[in-house]
Amino acid sequence: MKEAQKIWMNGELLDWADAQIQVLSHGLHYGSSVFEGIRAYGTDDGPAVFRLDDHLARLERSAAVYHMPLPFSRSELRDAVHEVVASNGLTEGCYIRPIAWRGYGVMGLYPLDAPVDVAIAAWEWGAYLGEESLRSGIRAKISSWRRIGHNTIPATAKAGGQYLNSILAKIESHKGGYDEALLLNENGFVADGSGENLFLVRAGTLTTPPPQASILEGITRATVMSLAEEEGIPVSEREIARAELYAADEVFITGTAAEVCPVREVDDFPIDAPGPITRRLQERFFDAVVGRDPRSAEWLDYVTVPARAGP
Ligand code: PPE
Repeated sequence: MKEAQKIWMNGELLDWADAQIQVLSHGLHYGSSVFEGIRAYGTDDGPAVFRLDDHLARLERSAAVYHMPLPFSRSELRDAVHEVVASNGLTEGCYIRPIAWRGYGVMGLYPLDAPVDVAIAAWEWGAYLGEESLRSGIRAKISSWRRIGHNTIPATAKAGGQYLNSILAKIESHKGGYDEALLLNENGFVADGSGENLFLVRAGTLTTPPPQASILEGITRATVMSLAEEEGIPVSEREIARAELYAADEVFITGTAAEVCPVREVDDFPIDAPGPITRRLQERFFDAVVGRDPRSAEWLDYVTVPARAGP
């Protein structure tokens, strides 16, 4: 990660090196944090944040499930995101990480007396799975780790602690020589990649697991489903058995960090990548994020620098 210059923390814009926390912060000990991953892209009209309001709405939902009221409103957080992108001069685009965590004050598992702190950082982050991945696809392996179940940790909340599950799967896949892990849920159906949603194409239909399959309801996923419908591609949300991936015409994964990334192998079964539907959806997606698609106006939040009060 390349250090940018400024991080927004609890309402103030701090130098990168000054954005520090107390080691006894609750969030560090118990993973009691909620966060977002958002991308901004460079457009002809300056940097624009992709689906910012949808990401902030998900942050609020994640916080609510953990009884963690955010001390800033949606519009304050939106202004703060703009300020971080602008003040760091990230005109070519960046990855933005808002995070809210239980701060310093109490130890133990009843956290409601600890403060909730909020920070927003941004940095340049290229292709998540390597530049080549977007062109020729990745090699994925079904993980031996199951995805967290609905009655273990709410899978639809984006909380810090739940990523221990993804980290175990990711490390296992790397040690095995693969690029990414795909996790099955408690019922043995396909859920998510370690940090992505998954789609398969068979006989011209796009299929993806439903929310009740323990997925994170991805914003890129929603984007791709909506673009596919516009393209006249039938979209089906249903449980997927692992062997369906081996026989798929196309497989791809989606995420803010991973974008729309083809999969060229699952468990060593080769898959044509990128296939024609993947390519078409990639084109629409990458046009949309840089302001060159009819849907861009709806999804892009162009960065305007809000005035900062005081000296
Ligand atoms: N599933 C999981 C488990 C997940 O972490 C992500 C995002 C998604 C699906 C896709 O969601 P969305 O970004 O809204 O389309 N993973 C984030 C974290 C990546 C990281 O390494 O950190 C991301 O893509 O920002």
